[in-house]
Amino acid sequence: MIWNEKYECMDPQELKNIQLERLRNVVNYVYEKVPFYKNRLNTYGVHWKDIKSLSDIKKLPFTTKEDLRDNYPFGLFARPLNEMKEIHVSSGTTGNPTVVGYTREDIELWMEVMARAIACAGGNPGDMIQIAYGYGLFTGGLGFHYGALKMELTIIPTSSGQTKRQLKLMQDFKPRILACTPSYALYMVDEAKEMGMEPKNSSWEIGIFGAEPWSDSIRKEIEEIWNMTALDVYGLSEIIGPGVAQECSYKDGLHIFWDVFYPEVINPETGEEVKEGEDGELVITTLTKIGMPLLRYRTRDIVSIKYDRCKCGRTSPRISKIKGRTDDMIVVRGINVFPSQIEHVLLGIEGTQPHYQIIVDRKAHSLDELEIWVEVEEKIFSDEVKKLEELQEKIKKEIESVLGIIIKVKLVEPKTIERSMGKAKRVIDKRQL
Ligand code: DLL
Repeated sequence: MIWNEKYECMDPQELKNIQLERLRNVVNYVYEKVPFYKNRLNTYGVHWKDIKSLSDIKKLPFTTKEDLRDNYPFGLFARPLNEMKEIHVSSGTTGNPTVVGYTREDIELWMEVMARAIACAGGNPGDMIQIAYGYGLFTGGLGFHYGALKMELTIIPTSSGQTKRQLKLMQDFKPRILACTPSYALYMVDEAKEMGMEPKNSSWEIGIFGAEPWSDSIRKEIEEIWNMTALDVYGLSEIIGPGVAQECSYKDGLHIFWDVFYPEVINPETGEEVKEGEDGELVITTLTKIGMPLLRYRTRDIVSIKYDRCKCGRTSPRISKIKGRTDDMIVVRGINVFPSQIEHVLLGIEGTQPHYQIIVDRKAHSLDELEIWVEVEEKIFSDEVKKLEELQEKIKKEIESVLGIIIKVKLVEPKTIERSMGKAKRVIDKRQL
């Protein structure tokens, strides 16, 4: 079903008129309400009246994660603290965490976009959903919860963890929808087998997976093992949480809810918009948020965008799966390496498991070293040494040909690499940069 046909299927020209009006309003609103934006807009010499067409968005300054950190904790709030009904915090690796505040209107917006997302993935009112994203400061659990409430689903709020109980509830209650990170969907496979369950007989028909990068090969893997349709959901706390974009059953990109989240894709170095279909950094302007609206927020996520109409009837543009981040790119001996490139190779090689870790190190006075730990299937590990060596060599060769640098590969036994119930940590950078 389409949750909000009016907006999701609106003629793009008509929608653009609404976007323009909303854009002008939000620029005026943040100018009046957020001193940070007042200063910034003054510095850029731009006023809401200068926004005469959507392409004038280019005149506006970008907002970055550093801006949020510098104004920690509440400096970007546009409403007084007592109007904020909920505050979420996104963990960062360094410095202050990023804080986001939601007014009642913002929570309603979140419910709306998450209801759209669940419907877009094939959910219907009355379905049962198991929400195995973490509940708490992370936006995954509560975001799904709000959308499911709005859609009138029956919610099992398991949160992540306690996997055996999670699986028992699935067996006994028979939820149709599972929402969790793709890593957790894989993690649960081993536990299910240990419990003597046959994953293929799971009650889940639809999985809504996101919060971390995952490839089409992982999708195939999850779909086969659990016998379900696996769809991608994208979002980030700064904008709202999950519910920024969602894949439909055609699996041809993620529909971005652009009547409320205005997308641009830019060259991260120059800031200029890239052509349709080209890779670049996704930048989002919130058009209707009240508590903490953001102008041209740099997500650091690399995507491409396309504007042609999808077979499902929605008229919104679709972003590709997230291809990487401008900041999780590792530079090893001057070469840019994305974990997704390595994952892609591994998934094409028979005998390996979708569990891997990338270790970057620099010994004193020597060059950076890239080592990849790959789990291999039980049966291969018990094979003769020669077979293992051949596999190791094959992986090494294939990855080297993609990356163009010499690497090391270590094959490890099943279940050696730490599993994640939330977002997986793929890269361990031991260099002191
Ligand atoms: O991860 C919100 C979310 C929860 C999305 C549940 C989907 C499902 P943050 O913790 O702020 O918010 O992390 C946001 O996670 O900028 C991306 O780099 C990454 N990310 C989110 N969804 C996807 C996805 C939530 N589908 C950051 N594919 C984003 C790849 C994703 N990366």
